[in-house]
Amino acid sequence: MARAADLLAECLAAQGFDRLFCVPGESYLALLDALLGSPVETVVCRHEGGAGLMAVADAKLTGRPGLCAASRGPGATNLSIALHLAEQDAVPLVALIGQVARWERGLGAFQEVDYGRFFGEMAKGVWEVHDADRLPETLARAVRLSMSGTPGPVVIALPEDMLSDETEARPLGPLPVASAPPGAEAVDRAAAMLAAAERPLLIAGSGCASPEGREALARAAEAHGLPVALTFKQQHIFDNASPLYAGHLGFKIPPAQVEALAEADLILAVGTRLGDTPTQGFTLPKAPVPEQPIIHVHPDPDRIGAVYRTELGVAADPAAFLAALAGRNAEVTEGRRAWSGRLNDTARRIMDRPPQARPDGVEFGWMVKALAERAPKDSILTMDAGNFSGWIHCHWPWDGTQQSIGAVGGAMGLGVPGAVAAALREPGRKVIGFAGDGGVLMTGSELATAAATGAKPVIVISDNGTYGTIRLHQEKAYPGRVHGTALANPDFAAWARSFGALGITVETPEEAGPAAEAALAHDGPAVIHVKASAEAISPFLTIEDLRK
Ligand SMILES: Cc1ncc(C[n+]2csc(CCOP(=O)(O)OP(=O)(O)O)c2C)c(N)n1
Repeated sequence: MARAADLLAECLAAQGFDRLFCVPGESYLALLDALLGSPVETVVCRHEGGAGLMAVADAKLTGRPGLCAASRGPGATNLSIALHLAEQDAVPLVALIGQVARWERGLGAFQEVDYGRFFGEMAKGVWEVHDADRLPETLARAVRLSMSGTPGPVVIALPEDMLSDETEARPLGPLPVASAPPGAEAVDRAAAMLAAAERPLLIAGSGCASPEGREALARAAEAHGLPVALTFKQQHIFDNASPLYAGHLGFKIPPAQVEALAEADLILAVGTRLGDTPTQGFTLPKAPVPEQPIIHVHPDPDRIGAVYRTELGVAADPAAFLAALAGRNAEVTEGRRAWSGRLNDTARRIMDRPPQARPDGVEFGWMVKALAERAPKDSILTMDAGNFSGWIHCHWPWDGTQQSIGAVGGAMGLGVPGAVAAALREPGRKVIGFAGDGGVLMTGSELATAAATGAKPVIVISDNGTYGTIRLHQEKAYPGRVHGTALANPDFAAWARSFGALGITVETPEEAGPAAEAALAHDGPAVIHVKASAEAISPFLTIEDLRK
């Protein structure tokens, strides 16, 4: 006989988990106790949002489910940002959440939440374990479900009294996750459609981000002469210096680029759900009936044709499909080269935004360039949500090998926790976490987690004194009517030092290089506080431009 909590700790290890991000709670004390001395390391965080976002970042980095735990009620609701992001970003995540005792369920007990209702919209599964004997099977199913089809979050609620039950059940290992190889006929048909097209466009998403996926993407593009556009935050999965690079389908890309891409006479979408962001609000391609035929390759058949009329749907592993496609003979014509060259010229022109001298602070591009010139090639980048990331998209030399962790779903707060999680996972590599002055104070207290665990990220803060992204939208919609977007900030370098980190302030473009060098050389967490220009509200627009 074993205590249920001990069995659960053994099950976590049997499923291959080695790290749990959490904030403790009295509702799962027995599990905390069981994790003492377990091979599953407990990383104690300062906010459940931070813990959950660390688990999401860890999953993005490893390709395996992230693991987090939170207490019932307020712990669970704080954690919800990570569940939402995992759903939006198709990231496998297992969340263990405390629950009131079984006999109290439905009585409106202290911190009671019906998780099925609360998380029902975002989680792939929400299971409450009332019988300790079913813990091994429930966890195994949760891990499998988190990874199958479209990956996503799964919640396991743990009634407090159940965790102290005795059980004879034994741990279960991982359940296989089905992955369909592409049928030869489907690959042949896709190859034939590509050969017949004059202006085909390959849109590649996060489903191609694995090492095999990237390799197969590069080979398939090369073999068929296909221009490659990358979905939001997937800029790192294909060499941006390749003549086949056709751009990054971020938020509202310039009209000239939309027009150029829209000339495609065939779209091959691989490893993407073709959501609202890369498709520019379902206009590129146009929903529900696109102007060009679509070949859609995705592991989850339910996603294919869900929004778009799809000429050829292939429910298969994206990397396997691309590898098979790369093996089909194809002739790359002059016309095809001219087409990809045109898209490549447009993409390059748009991203060519050398930073300028600004009267009100440092254009953030100076800092990004200084880091890009000095950081080791295998550095891992994490990005909060905000306009500052535009300069990273423009200036980082993405060559298809780097790892970048950003929130496709746009959640602010990933920058610092993501960097801490990545630094823990890859202690031998430099991890650079970028955040704005808005996002950094949402979850920046996880610097304390870096200090506690020995993680050594470099955090770079763009302090422009405003929720810049919203200010940009505000200036577009209501020029000059600035309200609710200004920020009063602390001295972030002093703030960093209070956590035991190195704190450096950058007030001029000239200071960016030495700051980058010092932060990258520092053997511990470091924070670069950039007093950034708000006038340069993005790499593409100034406030003055917007008001005109
Ligand atoms: C959790 C969360 N809250 C609010 C938003 C809406 N939002 C998107 S960007 C942004 C402002 C970001 O400001 P900052 O971090 O300073 O970066 P900047 O845009 O100035 O570079 C806000 C409030 C969001 N995406 N996520």
